[in-house]
Amino acid sequence: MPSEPSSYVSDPTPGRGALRPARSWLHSDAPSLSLNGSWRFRLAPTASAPEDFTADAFDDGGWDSIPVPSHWVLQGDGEHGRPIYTNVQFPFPIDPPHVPDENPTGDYRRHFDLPAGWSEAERVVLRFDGVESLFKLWVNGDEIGSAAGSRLAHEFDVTSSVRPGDNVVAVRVHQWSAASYLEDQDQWWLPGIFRDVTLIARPAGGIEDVWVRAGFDDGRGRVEVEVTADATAFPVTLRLPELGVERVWSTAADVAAFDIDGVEPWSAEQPRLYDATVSSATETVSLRVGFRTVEIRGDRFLVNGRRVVFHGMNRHEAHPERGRVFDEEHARADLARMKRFNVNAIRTSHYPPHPRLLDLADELGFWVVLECDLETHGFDKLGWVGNPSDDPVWREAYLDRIRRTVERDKNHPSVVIWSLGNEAGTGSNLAAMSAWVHARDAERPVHYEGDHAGEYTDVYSRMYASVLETEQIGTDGSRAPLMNCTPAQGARQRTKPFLLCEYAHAMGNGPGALDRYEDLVHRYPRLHGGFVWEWRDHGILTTAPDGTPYYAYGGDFGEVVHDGNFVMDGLLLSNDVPTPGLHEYKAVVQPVRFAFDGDDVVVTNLRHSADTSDLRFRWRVEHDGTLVDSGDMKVSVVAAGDCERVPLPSVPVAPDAETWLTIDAVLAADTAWAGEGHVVATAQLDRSAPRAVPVARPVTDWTPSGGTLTLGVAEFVDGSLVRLAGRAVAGPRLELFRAPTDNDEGTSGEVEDSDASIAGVSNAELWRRDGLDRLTTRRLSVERAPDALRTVSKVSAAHSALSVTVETLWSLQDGELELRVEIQPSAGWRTVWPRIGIRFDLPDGAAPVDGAEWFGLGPHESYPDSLRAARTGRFSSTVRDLSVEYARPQETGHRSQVRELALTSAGSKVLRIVTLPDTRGRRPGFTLGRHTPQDIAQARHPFELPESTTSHLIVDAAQHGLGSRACGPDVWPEFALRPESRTIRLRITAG
Ligand code: IPT
Repeated sequence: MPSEPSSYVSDPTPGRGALRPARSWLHSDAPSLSLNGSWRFRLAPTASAPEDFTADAFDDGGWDSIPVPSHWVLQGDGEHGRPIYTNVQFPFPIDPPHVPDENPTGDYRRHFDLPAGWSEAERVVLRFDGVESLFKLWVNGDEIGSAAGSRLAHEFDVTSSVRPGDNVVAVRVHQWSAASYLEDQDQWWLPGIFRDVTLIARPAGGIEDVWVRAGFDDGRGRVEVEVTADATAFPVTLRLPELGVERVWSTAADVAAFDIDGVEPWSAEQPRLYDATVSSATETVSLRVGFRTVEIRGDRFLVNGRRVVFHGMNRHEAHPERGRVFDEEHARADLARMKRFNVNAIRTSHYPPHPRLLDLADELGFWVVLECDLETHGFDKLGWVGNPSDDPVWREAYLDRIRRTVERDKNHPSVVIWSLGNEAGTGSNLAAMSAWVHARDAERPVHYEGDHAGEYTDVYSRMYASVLETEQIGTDGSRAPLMNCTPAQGARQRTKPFLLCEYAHAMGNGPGALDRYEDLVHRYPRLHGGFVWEWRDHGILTTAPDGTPYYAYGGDFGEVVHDGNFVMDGLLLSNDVPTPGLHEYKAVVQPVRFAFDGDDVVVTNLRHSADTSDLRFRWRVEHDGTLVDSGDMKVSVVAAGDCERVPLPSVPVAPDAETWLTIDAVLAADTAWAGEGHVVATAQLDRSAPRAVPVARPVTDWTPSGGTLTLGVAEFVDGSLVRLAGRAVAGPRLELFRAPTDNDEGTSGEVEDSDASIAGVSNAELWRRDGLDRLTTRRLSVERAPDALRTVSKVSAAHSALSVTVETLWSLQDGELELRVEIQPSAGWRTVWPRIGIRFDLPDGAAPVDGAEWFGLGPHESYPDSLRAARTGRFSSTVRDLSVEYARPQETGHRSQVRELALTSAGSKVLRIVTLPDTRGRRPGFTLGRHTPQDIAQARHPFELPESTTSHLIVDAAQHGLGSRACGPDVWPEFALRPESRTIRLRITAG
């Protein structure tokens, strides 16, 4: 007879026995003992295994061992189950508050010696900083309690159960519980004790909790302290040594607010912290205090009286090997990287991070939106019927979560907004959370995006609003209705500061049009910027059957339900490599802007409060990408919000080369996050003298012809190119396909075409329907003239009457080989095209093409709606490094506006291509890779790409934009590529 599953697993209340009220995560000199390390571990498939293991004398000799903190599914090579990725879906039946009997349950045991001297402690407390999802605790066989709230801290009083010498602690952890309905965040489900376990001796007369609020108003600091301690703790002393402050309070009633003159404020830009201590006779708590005042005035969100613009990232805790286990070194490196990429804010999506992260945020400087551990997104499927957010049965769980969130992190100056959670619909329990926060912390505003009508939150927040919609929100007096709002509600929302808690979905190659959002922030002060979704990919490092390492996503662990690669949507790849999207972001949000005006440049400081005294300004001049002059530019210190007009250096203009002036704002000295010389902001000015485009000699006397022919470096057989500069080459062939990006595969946002057969269908699907990935060719003619060859072909796909006429015209011009390709679509094409390009295949032979040098836009890949990070210059790269290894292979590597390209083999140039602009001055871009778009489109992971013996060069007259339709708007119309006639002109010589 199977025993009944314990009912507490489906109990919607937050467990029993954890200490209340929750308190701050304090740095205290009270003795503590880390119980991190190796624990004994046994995994059962159901929640109902006997609880015999809790007994003191139980023999766990046959058990495995497991590290704490860790997730058991990431330990033991798949022996302990495997991770599951879902976005919105519940990986168990929606049957609240119940979960299936198949409920992986991990039993943990370990011994510890109670440190000598702890017998003097008044109490002994056992703290768990994070256990997913529900756990029950025993010490020396005594049942202590249970708790849920995976990313929240729980403390238990174990005083009466511990004994001198050896002790045994036993913990049972259930993967699924009623709490799982409240923890449906878009991420991996990763059970286990994944944060620290600490035994703490609480001294008699100790400081139970403290809250130091440090406000700032025009040079004056205001300190308000709340001490939680019993009467025996007094007198209590607050010290701020650097400010010469020492306050002694004899009783709790004496604790009073006071002002200090001459303090420096804390901001994300200048994170000035003052060391402080709060002590009683038996305990000293150390804090780092930052003076800052958060305030909403009208529709402005202000810190220290100045408007804040969030250039933020949604940050999950994700590591390819450790999952959500915190690693301070990695976290610090990650935050330093954010600073280097001009990120100034973090939303802790969608739960409180490891508490130490906020120390780092205080220290390095970020505005933090601290979010509670709450999401019930799966109820969306039921039209939100039964959503816990509006059911009194769950009220206490909601309140417990927000109390634990706010109490734990209340001391951090970086935390400027509390967020109730994410995607939990709306309801009275959320309103109750908000009311509790307002009562507890009068200063910081409450955020929750799901409160569309603005009934209980202080800021107006949206996710993935289009540029147009965002603009309408920013516009005063606009009549445009707001999403899910009555006119009255909309009017109320327009009285509040607005932020995009998620935007610019960074899945795969993209997002495009970041600059459009940024522009709005500077036009409409109600708009306070936003938080990109999201900072990093959540790939889990694993190996393919042949041993090749790769980053796994949903479905790679055989999950029953999953959401594929939707978990790979960061600006950082799983292995910490910044994507081109992150470089674009950095350029778009750069805090210093340059506007060229005649012989001057206007330097604008867009920061919150820091002036430019930390920066130096450098300039350089390049002729066709080669440095000819450089120097420092004198810019006097520009205050935040101000600008300064500065004369440009004199620029030597070349008669026969492009002349570009580049200005960089760089760090004048080392910081905690970047070294001296780190580039913060850049701008370029084209000072080129006009130059005539060579006109091609007209060829007229054509005669039909086949056979062999040599023109310059090109050799032809029957009208087909076979060699260039002695190397075998196939092509050029028309290439209209690109391996669809995640945005190309997306269906979200508006579609421009109201045609029912197209609406809601991804671009990629439309391309496949039109057969762009399987074009065939019919040659119409081959003709020759002296020093020239012309072919005309019709290109089309099976079962399609649509076609493209391609004329290739090879000729000798000024003694050089010129290729001119005229591409002309038939009537009737109705979709956008991914690209208009020509492809050359270059088999490896004796000297494989393995690199490129170019003059054009670089160094990173760029697309029409993602050009801000690209600069004009001379660059080189291996073929390998031209492509980005997105978790799911897709279009990558396009370099725009190329003037000159050399293909290289082992460092030597083997072929040189100069592009000529078309009649509208447009230059093509190029892509050089080891796989065709068709190959790439077949692979789900990088390791599935076949071995290649050929390099493929695609010269694109145009590429479609990137957009962000994986979860957001489609490509902005201006950057959408509609089928159209295009010309490509190339001059080709040997290397
Ligand atoms: C939004 C979620 O809040 C976030 O967690 C993530 O899933 C993101 O989408 C997409 O990657 S919710 C969605 C309905 C817009």
